[in-house]
Amino acid sequence: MRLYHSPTSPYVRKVMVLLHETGLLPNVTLVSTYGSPIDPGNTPLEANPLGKIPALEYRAGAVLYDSRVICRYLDDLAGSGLYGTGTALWSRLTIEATADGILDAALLIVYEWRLRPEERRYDPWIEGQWAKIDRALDMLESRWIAELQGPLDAGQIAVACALGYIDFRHGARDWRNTRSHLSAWYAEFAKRPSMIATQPA
Ligand code: 99T
Repeated sequence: MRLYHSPTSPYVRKVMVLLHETGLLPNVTLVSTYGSPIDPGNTPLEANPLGKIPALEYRAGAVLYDSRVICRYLDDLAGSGLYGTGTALWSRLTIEATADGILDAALLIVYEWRLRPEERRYDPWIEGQWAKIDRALDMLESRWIAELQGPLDAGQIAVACALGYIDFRHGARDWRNTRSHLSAWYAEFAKRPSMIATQPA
């Protein structure tokens, strides 16, 4: 398998953590990829017309995207049960959607700063994105913390990658202050070898 990869992408990191945790990593070749909404760079547009990574060529000519689809596929391939079934499945998918929504908002802020000319930046829009992140973190702290405490699952991986990305790109925002449970949970989760091996750099 070939994974279109960037070491700073938190969506790629979700896939990488899952590969580490399931033991599938040796089956995958990483393809260094860069691109942005205004310059697709070397992103494989023929594989993913959206011009985004991760994308996984899981057999010759057959490509999966986005990170949620790839994680589901790899979990199925490994038979690792990280998504579970029944009620657990729906909870984990909702938690993953919450984490990915945090990432989407965090990445839009990064792009706003990096790609838009300074005179055209719109602070209320940036703060509107951050408000989404704030509310989602509050929900993880109040509604989902018990689910996060169990044995490893796909929702936890997504949340950990989202928190890691906030620290990486938005370190000045103090998300821990009002979220002691989530903060303590992440401190432990970040010690996993799969998280240490995939730190953004
Ligand atoms: O939007 C673009 O044109 C290029 N962006 C990407 O490929 C980003 C890289 S994160 N990936 C996504 O937006 C994937 C989102 C999708 N829903 C998924 O796979 O889950 C780069 C972050 C950074 O370097 O700071």
